[in-house]
Amino acid sequence: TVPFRLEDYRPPAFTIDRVHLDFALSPSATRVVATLSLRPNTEEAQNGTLELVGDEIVLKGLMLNGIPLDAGRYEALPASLVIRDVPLAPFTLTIETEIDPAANTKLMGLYRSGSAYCTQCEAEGFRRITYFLDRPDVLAVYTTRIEARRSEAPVLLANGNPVESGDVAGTDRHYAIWHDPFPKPSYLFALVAGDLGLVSDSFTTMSGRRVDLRIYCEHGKEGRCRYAMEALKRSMRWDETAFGREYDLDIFVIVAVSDFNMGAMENKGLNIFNDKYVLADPDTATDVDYANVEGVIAHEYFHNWTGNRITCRDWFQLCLKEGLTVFRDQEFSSDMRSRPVKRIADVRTLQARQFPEDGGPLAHPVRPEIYHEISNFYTPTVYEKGAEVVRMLETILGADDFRKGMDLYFERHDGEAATVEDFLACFADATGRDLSQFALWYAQAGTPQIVARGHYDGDAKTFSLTLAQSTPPTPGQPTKQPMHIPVRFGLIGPNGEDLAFSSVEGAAVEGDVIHLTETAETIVFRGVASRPIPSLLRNFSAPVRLAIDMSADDLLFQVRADADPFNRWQAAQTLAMRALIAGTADVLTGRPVAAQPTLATGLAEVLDNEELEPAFRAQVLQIPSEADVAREIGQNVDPDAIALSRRQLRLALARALGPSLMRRYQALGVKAAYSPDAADAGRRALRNALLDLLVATGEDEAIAATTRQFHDADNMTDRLAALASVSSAALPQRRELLDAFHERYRNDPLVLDKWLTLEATVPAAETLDRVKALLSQPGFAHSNPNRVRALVGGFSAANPTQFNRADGAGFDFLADFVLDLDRRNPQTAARLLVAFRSWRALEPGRRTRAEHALRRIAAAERLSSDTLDIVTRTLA
Ligand code: HT7
Ligand code: ZN
Repeated sequence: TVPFRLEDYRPPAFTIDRVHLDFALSPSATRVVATLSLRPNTEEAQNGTLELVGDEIVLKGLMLNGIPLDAGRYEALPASLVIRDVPLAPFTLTIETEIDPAANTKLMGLYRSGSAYCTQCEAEGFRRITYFLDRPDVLAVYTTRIEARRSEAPVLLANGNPVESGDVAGTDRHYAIWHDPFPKPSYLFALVAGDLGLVSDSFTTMSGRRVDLRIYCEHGKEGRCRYAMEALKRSMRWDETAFGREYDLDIFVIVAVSDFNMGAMENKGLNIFNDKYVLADPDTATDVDYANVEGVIAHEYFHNWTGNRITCRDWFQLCLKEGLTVFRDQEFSSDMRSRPVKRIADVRTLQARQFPEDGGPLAHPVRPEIYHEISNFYTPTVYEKGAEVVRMLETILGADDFRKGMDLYFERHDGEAATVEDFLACFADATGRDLSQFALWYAQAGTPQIVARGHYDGDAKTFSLTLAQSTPPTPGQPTKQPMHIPVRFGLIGPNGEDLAFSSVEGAAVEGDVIHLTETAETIVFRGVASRPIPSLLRNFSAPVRLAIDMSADDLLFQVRADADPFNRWQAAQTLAMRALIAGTADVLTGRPVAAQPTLATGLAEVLDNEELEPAFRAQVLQIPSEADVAREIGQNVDPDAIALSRRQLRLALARALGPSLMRRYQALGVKAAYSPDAADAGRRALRNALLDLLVATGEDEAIAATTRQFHDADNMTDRLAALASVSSAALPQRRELLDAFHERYRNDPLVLDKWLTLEATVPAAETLDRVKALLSQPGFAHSNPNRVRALVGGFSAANPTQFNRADGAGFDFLADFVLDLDRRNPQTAARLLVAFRSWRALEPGRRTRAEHALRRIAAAERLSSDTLDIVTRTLA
């Protein structure tokens, strides 16, 4: 297929100012009448040919300016409608199409979720509803009329404000009309119809307007929407105070559906959510689920300004709305919860998801320049690295100038479809800064590496710091230019406080930020009283890898004393990573795994330090995952050796921490009724991290405590944590507990997803057979992306030893599953395949088997463009 290229962008020949949509809903034959007010937009329109796109569309009628068109004037195919000799002045086109929501298993366009109708139009789903100029730079004002049988769909929703509703005389049908006054691209269109439960509230905006707030869900689940509603109100207030952004319609609606390809969708005034990110109560949601609900509600709400009011000119600019909105939701959550702990969690996610992408065959720039299938570019690079780029901009400019740039962006581009250049120009214009080198962050793929070396001259009282940057080659980009990297730093002195310096030479240093812009720079700090320990990349000020030769003692000092909590955590991780890599080498060569007294000392001190918040201590106790170690090792990876080394290290740490683990676990016991707030969640996180280490010992007392917690817990966080510890340690007790959990929650699909994932991630040889058996159990549905991701995604992305089985059976299973799913839901199928992204880093035996599975997929007939795109790039 022919790829799309950024350099080929041309404005549309025609544009659409107004859209009137009329839906007559019926499960298998929905009629859509679209009346489009079109006009020529560029010179290209002069040739009089209008080309609209469709996808699996059946045309039923076509009129131009109200007059049916002769068959000779147009050609209608399922994927396009081409009309010749259209007027060179404004005209209307009325298109009648018929679609089959019940047969729509791709979950793009109009489809059924349970007994409801809903839509998903981003990125290219609107063309599955009607022929259209389905591109984000065509902004129109939409009016939507929906008609359905009242008994089937008492609730009729679309974007904007409600205008009118009533019965269709003489029938069992009713209708509703919605009008959205804000011009929007087609990807933000939405419709929902069905028999749904409702939770209502209201919000008064900063200018005193009252906004009707509604959350619709499955009947009976209204009580589980309360937290989401509170999170929505917090988000609305926060956007006013942090960014000066006020909501603009009379009503804001969220609908929770159970069949959804992604997390949620920011359709104007009518957000549609995967119910996993709306529903939460103590018995069914963990603390992490609550935090995710809050974060996703905020994210979609924040899109109202960064995405909807200002949208993207084309899909290459996806990071313009996604990276920026992730940054905004991260900031919101930091303000609602603990800022350092949120930063650590976000960086963990970045390193676990984006770093491997950036270091493998699927690497692409934050703003890609070429794509075959846009739905494959909703990636950690566009989202999470995109957010890091915005964060660096804030670090470079400072909070006040960053806000000035944002204000200018909102003022200058409101109502427009913008580009990354437009965005950066606002910051340059508002502050007078030159951001031309910084713009490379959007264009160059790959994770830069900084190699740092420090030297202290006690006589001259100078500290010289040399920083060298390089970015590895990535697909299509063999060589890289140096980037503008903000390195936040401190020089830690012997008493733990940051040392002062009298002057600095050799690079631009502003406050506590070094602006690294050259390939290599040496910075000389003068007047430094004693040998410092350099604390670099504080708060993870840039998405890079840092290599610095520091002794274990210096790292331990950093764990104890760094003024930057992020780097305290990072130093502990570095100590643990060194131990895990050395341990893996020991396992492979048959040597006994060495003890790690420095790491154990650091962890014990953090654990005992009551001045540190519990959630932070929990993060420090969580040593790098097997996948983190595999990424760090980078080549000839043997997942079994890593798993064994990690198990042994955890056992050694548990033994070194000794009886204090149990004592602390008991001291943190339940004090009051469950609350999902950050402080209580932090205490639970610490307690459960302790329990997980205790379970690693396999001692009877630890297992008894875990079983007790599983049965006695008054909340899902504690119950699931106990179960996960027993299950991930593959203890024999796991079967009884997993079965008990299943029995208790057998009728709750979202909770069963947790169980499916635990079943799929047991690190034991029988797991693959268990996963295969679960595929045909009643709780599993191939048509539901949440179930698929929980079971098959859990197995392939979160069970390193079993997915990467030496006999290749894990790879073969995923290949078979993807080939089957691809025929029904290509987006979800293609996403599962991403589990192969690091196949080249495996040891030769596994590498060969992974390649064989990938080649088998590539050779299959009738692959979707989604799956073909991923498999081709993975193998390239
Ligand atoms: N903007 C949303 C993207 C999205 C999506 C993309 C492709 C296929 C299905 C999808 N559902 C939602 C999500 C977001 O807010 O980032
Ligand atoms: Zn988004």
